[in-house]
Amino acid sequence: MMPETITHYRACNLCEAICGLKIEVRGKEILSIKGDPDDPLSRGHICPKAVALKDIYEDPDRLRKPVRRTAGGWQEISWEEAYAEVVAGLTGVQEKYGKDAVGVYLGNPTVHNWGSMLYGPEFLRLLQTKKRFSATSADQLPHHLAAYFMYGHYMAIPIPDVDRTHYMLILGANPLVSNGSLMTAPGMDKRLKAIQRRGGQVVVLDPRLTETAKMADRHHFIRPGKDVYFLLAFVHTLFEENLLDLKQLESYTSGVEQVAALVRSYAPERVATVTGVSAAAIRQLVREFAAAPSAVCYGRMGLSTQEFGGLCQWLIQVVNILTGNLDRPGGAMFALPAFDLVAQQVSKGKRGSFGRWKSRIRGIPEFGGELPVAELAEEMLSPGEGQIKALVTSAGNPVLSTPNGRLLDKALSDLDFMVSIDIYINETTRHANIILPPATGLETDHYDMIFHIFAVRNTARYSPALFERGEDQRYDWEIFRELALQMGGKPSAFSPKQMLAYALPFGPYASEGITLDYLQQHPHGLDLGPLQVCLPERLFTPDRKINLIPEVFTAALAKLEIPAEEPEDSGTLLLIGRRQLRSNNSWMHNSYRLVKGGDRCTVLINPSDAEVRGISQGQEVEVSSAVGKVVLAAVLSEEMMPGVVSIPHGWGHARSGISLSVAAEHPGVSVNDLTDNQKIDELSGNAVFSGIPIEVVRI
Ligand SMILES: Nc1nc2c(c(=O)[nH]1)N[C@H]1C(S)=C(S)[C@@H](COP(=O)(O)OP(=O)(O)OC[C@H]3O[C@@H](n4cnc5c(=O)[nH]c(N)nc54)[C@H](O)[C@@H]3O)O[C@H]1N2
Ligand SMILES: Nc1nc2c(c(=O)[nH]1)N[C@H]1C(S)=C(S)[C@@H](COP(=O)(O)OP(=O)(O)OC[C@H]3O[C@@H](n4cnc5c(=O)[nH]c(N)nc54)[C@H](O)[C@@H]3O)O[C@H]1N2
Ligand code: SF4
Ligand SMILES: [Mo]
Repeated sequence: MMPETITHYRACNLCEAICGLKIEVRGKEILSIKGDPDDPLSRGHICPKAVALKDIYEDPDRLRKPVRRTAGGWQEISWEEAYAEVVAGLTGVQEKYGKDAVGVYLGNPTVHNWGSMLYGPEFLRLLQTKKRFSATSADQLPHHLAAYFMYGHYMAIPIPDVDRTHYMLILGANPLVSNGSLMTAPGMDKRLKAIQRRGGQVVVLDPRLTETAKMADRHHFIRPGKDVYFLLAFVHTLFEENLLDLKQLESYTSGVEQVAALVRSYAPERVATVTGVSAAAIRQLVREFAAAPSAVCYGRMGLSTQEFGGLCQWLIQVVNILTGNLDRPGGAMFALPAFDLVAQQVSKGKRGSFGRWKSRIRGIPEFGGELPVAELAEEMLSPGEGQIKALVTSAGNPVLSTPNGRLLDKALSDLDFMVSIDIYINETTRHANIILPPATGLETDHYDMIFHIFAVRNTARYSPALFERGEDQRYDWEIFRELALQMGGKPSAFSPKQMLAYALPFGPYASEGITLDYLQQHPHGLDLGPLQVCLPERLFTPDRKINLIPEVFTAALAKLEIPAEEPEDSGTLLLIGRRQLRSNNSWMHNSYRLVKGGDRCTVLINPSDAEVRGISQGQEVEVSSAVGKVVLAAVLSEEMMPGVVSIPHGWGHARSGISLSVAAEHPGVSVNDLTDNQKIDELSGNAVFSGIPIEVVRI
């Protein structure tokens, strides 16, 4: 008898948009994956990656049993053997060289996996190592730093209230392709169009005329890495033209006069050349922003991963505060999730940390117990006390995702021991001695512990697994739990689902009867309404005030100088990245439906820059930087600001020893063979991906 067709509703766990999906299944066969029109947050939105959940589920290259690397190739082993070898490998290195000889790297899917979020920490605690790294320092660390110092908790990041704003100023983000980040807002095209329909405006500053910029009311090119000067001029103009209006924030914000002094020398006229944005344009933006009924300045990845990313994220907060747009409908607001992780942590005295210790090589302060990933390779390669000799990676592919990935690639091959918790043998995990593969995607249940904190509307949704995990498979949380047990720890005996059931009755919507049972009765998700005004109650700073001028930022600002104009004929171009709708960082290129079609790993270059180099459309070029070179096809496009070129990240699958049969046929090259691990934002330790000097020559 044919099994019946069942419809499942669940949240997509691939990116921050957490779209509601409607999935039809017959037995083990996935018949269709569509957007769920009844999801209160995504309202039917979906992107091409969601359908690839089927490909990941079915992928014959995906590991389902632990494997051990041997001289003769990879060998499947039992979980018992694998755990025993991992614990022996890690403790062996720690006994010989000390606790800090074991490093840890946690990648991006960790935050999309509540099991890892709940069970990873106990394992990390037991390792007792100060050598912890994650994708955070290749991404949003500056946001956390600003949140920690200004609002008192590193996760207290205000989110653009896109659904009510009248003016959205976007710097260094391309939500039409990324589907939004630190702004869970599925269907941004509709949301941006709605701003325009209610008479508002969307303005984008980006070195590329992006998909988002194309639908904006206005776009300005800005020179890569120079946003800090634009933002300083913005704040300067607010003071100079008397456009300040803190409104309700006045009574609990300190440092306003000091800000005036800090920005005094940054008139728009002084920064126009360095930023590439005219003084008139800057002044117009400031006036429009201040005059709008509500406005929000939003800067994301492209703003964080630059030389002064820390200062940029601080200044964005300053802009929103000085114009009275923080904690105001249509401005930048805080979400209130049903599983209120921030309040839970605060009740335990956990707000984040900064500077308790410093990195060994470059003396960068720890943040949240982590060191900058740009230093990971050197921590392995430099001999001496504290050298990393063994590594744990979980849900990360730093060989492709961190600056100067080639150096890391080399460092990994010299380790005494490495274990990876991952579903693939890829550019990073190929160096592991043991890979522990978790059940993933549709085999897991899901509650988004993290991205409801950053959502533009309060909603909640619990999704059961579609498919039982195989008897031989383990969830990420089971792997962390077993490792912790074998290392003598006492991990919780409850499953993530049991923890959620326990937490909800103590959460902010308990009085409205939101329990796990109630969530399960609402498979499309629950609408908990628009973002709410919540300050000063939800300020977690010790004095319950917003500090506009934390010392880390003012000290870094004091060292800032406006650089001299660059010589026109130096021949150097500046490199930036490019996210692509059918990629998800490095790890979804093994889905044929996502990689088919033409080669997407190309360098975009302005026709004028191509012409002087004799480069024609589609021609192969060599791109070189201080750390490496790659060869790829050039695409000439007026989308690029003159002097700037763009290469997407996450490609570079032509390395030996990986087991990704589809990706290997569509390899591309890794842009992080060009980015420089020596270049970091000194204030935050964040990696720098924007504004890397490079040369492009025709071959
Ligand atoms: N399809 C898809 N979606 C994704 C991802 C993916 O890989 N693919 N990754 C997910 C992840 S992990 C994240 S963090 C988010 C990121 O989400 P976004 O921050 O929206 O990411 P990007 O699309 O990289 O946008 C960065 C923008 O900054 C611009 N830029 C580069 N340098 C500068 C600069 O110096 N100044 C200014 N003003 N702009 C600059 C780039 O041209 C680009 O348009 O996306 C998530 N969503
Ligand atoms: N040049 C440049 N570099 C960048 C960026 C850029 O824009 N430009 N973006 C940066 C950003 S924003 C980020 S977030 C980082 C991402 O950096 P990483 O997190 O290091 O890289 P990913 O490609 O996301 O790798 C995810 C890994 O998780 C595995 N995985 C997938 N699902 C699961 C699961 O359920 N469990 C486990 N255990 N593993 C799983 C995949 O197989 C893959 O190995 O890259 C950064 N690097
Ligand atoms: S936008 Fe993100 S969450 Fe939505 S379907 Fe695509 S990958 Fe999934
Ligand atoms: Mo990211």
